[in-house]
Amino acid sequence: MFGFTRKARVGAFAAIAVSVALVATGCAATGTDSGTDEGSGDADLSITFLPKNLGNAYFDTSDKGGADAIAEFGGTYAEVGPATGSPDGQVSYINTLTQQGVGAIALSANDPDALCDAVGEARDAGVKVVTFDADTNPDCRDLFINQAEADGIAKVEVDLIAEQIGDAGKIAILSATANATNQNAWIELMKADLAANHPNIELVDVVYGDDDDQTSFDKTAALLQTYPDLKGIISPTTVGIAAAARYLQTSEFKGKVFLTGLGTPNQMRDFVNDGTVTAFALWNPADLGYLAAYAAKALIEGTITGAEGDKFDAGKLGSYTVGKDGTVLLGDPFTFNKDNIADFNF
Ligand code: RAM
Repeated sequence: MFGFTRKARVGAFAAIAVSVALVATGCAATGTDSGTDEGSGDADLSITFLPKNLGNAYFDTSDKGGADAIAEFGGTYAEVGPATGSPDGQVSYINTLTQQGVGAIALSANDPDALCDAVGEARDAGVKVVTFDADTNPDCRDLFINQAEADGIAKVEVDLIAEQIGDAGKIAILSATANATNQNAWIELMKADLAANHPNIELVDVVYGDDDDQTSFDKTAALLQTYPDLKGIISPTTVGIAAAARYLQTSEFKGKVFLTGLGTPNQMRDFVNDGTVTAFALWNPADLGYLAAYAAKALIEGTITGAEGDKFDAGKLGSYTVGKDGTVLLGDPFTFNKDNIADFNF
C-alpha cells in the first residue's frame, strides 16, 4: 500500500523539468494535454497545481502524482508557482489562472487568509479550488485534501523526539514560513501534547527557515549557538529537516543533538544511514497529489459539490468521502528509519 518504485523517482525528476521549463518561459499556465478526452464529457479537465514553492522535492512528488492522475482520466496538467513560499507570489498565479479559465486549481496555500480574495474571484468565475497539504480558511475553497489528521502528525513528531532524547531536555522547532497553515496547526498541537504528556521536555524556541534551504541551514546553526544545551530539534517541513540534517552531519553536534520531523526518504536517506538522524515521518506525497487531482475532477464534472458525505472515485486509491469542513483525509503518517528507508524511493 505504501510502496514506492524507481518510477516515482524518475517522475520527480520529470516534474522538476516541467517546473524549470515553466519558470524559464515565465509562463503562468502551460501544460500537457494527455491527448484523450475519454470520460471527461464536456467538462474542462484542465487542472493546474500551485504548490507553496517550486524547487521543493516534496511538491515535485505530490504534483507528479497529480499529473499521473490527470493523465489517467484524460485531462490537462500544468504546474505553476513562486520560487519562494510567499502568499503574494501565489495571488498573481491565481489571478492569471482565473483569467485563463482553467477547470480547477490544486493549491498548497502559503497563508490561510491572504489568498482568499483571489480564490473567491476564481470560484466566482467558475474555477474549482482544491487545497491540498496546506489549507486556506475552509470557507474560501471548495475542498481540502488533508494528508493526515493534524493531531496524528503532531503526535508522531513529539513521540519520536521524546524517544530519542529520553523524554527530557530542551528542544526547538525549525518550521517553514511563519504563516503556513499546516505547520502552524501542527506546532500548536505539538505544544499541547508536550505540555500534557512530556513535563520534562522544554520547548525553548520556534524559528522559521521559510522552506528555503539556506535560511533553514543558517537557522539551525543559530539555534545551536543560542542554546548550547539543546537536546533536540523537530522540523515539521521537508526542506527544514534536510537542511538541519546537513548542518548536523558535519558539526560537533552530530549524535548529540537529535533531529526529527517530516522528511522525504530520498532527501533523508544518507543522514539516516550515517546516524545523523534516527527516524522521521511523512505520508505519501504522490498519493496526496493524485487524490487532489481526482477530487478536482469530481468537482469540475459536478458529481460532487464538496458537501460532507459526498463520495468520489480516486482511481487506484479507491473511493473517498468528504468529511467535515469540506475535508478529504488521505491516511496516516508513516515513520521511516534505518530498517525500512531502503524500501522507499521518493
Ligand atoms: C514542506 C512543505 C509542505 C509540508 C512538508 C512536510 O515540503 O512545508 O507544506 O507539508 O514540508
